[in-house]
Amino acid sequence: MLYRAITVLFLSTFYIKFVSCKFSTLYPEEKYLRDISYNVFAYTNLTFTHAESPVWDSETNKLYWVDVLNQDVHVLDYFTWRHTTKHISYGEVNVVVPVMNSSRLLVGVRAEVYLLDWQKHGDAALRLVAAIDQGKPDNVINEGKADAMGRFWAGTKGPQRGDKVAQDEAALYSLEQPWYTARVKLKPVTISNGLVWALNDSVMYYIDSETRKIEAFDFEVKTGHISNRRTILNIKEYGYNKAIPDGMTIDKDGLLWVALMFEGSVIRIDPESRTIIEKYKLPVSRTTSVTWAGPQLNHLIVTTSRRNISPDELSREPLSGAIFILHQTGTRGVPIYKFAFDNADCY
Ligand SMILES: *[C@@H]1O[C@H](CO)[C@@H](O)[C@H](O)[C@H]1NC(C)=O
Ligand SMILES: *[C@@H]1O[C@H](CO)[C@@H](O)[C@H](O)[C@H]1NC(C)=O
Ligand SMILES: CC(=O)N[C@H]1CO[C@H](CO)[C@@H](O)[C@@H]1O
Repeated sequence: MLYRAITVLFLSTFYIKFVSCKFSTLYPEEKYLRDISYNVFAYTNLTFTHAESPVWDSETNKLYWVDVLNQDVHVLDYFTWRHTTKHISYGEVNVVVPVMNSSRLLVGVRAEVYLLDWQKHGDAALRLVAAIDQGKPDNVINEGKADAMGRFWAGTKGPQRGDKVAQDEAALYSLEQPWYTARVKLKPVTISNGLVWALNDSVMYYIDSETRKIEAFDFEVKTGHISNRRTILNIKEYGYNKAIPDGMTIDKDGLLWVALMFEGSVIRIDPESRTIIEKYKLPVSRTTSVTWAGPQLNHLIVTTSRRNISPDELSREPLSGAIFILHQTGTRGVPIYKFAFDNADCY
C-alpha cells in the first residue's frame, strides 16, 4: 500500500563535507578522494529496499528507477516534484528504459522484457517482448540499456542467495527490431552490470561485477557486433577488496562513473589512461548505480540499497536505500539512448 501511494517529494538538504586527509591516512592510494555536496531524496518515510536502474528522460524531464524486491517502478517529475509508483507483481523488477516515441517503458521483470503501460492496471499493463535465459528459472535480468541504434542490451545474473551469486550462470544479450530475438553477445558471465557506450559509439564499456573489472569492447554500431575484450581497470588493484563495480555511466568528457557496491562510493575513471581520477564517498556502503539527471544533466543520481543489510549496519548507515543527488562534480552527462520499438503504443 505504502509503495503504491502517490507521494509528494520533499527535498531536504544535507550538506556534508568529507575531510580528505582522514581517508588518506587509511588508504594512501586514495589521492583522488573529493569533497562532495549532495541532497537526499527524503520522502514521507518511504525507503527503497534496493533502488537500481536510474535513468533520465531528457524529453520529458523525468527520472525513473526501480525498487527491485518491492517490484516497483518509480518516476519523479523534476519540475513538479511529483513522484508516482507503479507496482508490478510478477517478480523482481531490475531494469527500466524509456521507449522512443512512446509513453510506454521497457521493463526487465525476472528474466523477461516487457513494455509497461503506466495507465493500465493489472496484467493488461505488461506486454511481453522477450524471455531470455530460458531454462534457467532463477536467473534475472540485472542490467539493461539501449544503444545508439535503439537495440536493447540485457545482461543477466545467476541465482542469488544473500549477497552470493552463482558463478558463470548468466549472459549478455541484445534484442532488436523487428523480432526482438535475444542474441547471446557474451557468455558466461556472473553478474552483468555497468553498460555504457563511448561518446563516439565505437567502444562499449561493460562490467561483470564478479571480475571486479571495468572492461571495454570494440563496438560496431551498425551491426551491434562486439570484439576485442580488454580491461580498463581492475578495482582490486586499488585495494578495494570487498567492493564490486556495479552501475556505470559516462560524462560529456568521455570519462566513466562507476558505483562501487559495498564500498559506498562512486569513482570517475579515465578510460584512456586507465586510472581512477576522482572518488566520492557516500554515508552508506551499498551504492548500486549512477545516472545523470536534471535539465542540464549536471545532477549525478546515485541509487543505494538496504537489501541483506544487518540491523547493526542499518543503524550505522540509516540512509541505506536512499537516493542521492551529487552536485558540483564539475561535469555533466549526455542524453541516454531509448529503446526502439515501432508503434510501441499499439503493441
Ligand atoms: C517518519 O518516521 C519517524 C520515526 O519513525 C516519525 O517520527 C515521523 O513522524 C515519520 N514521518 C512521517 C511523515 O510519516
Ligand atoms: C572513440 O572513442 C574512444 C574512447 O574515447 C577512443 O578510444 C577511440 O579512439 C575513438 N574512436 C574514433 C574512431 O575516434
Ligand atoms: C516515427 C517517429 O515519430 N519518429 C520520431 C521518434 O523520435 C525521434 C526522437 O526521439 C524523432 O527524431 C523521430 O522523428
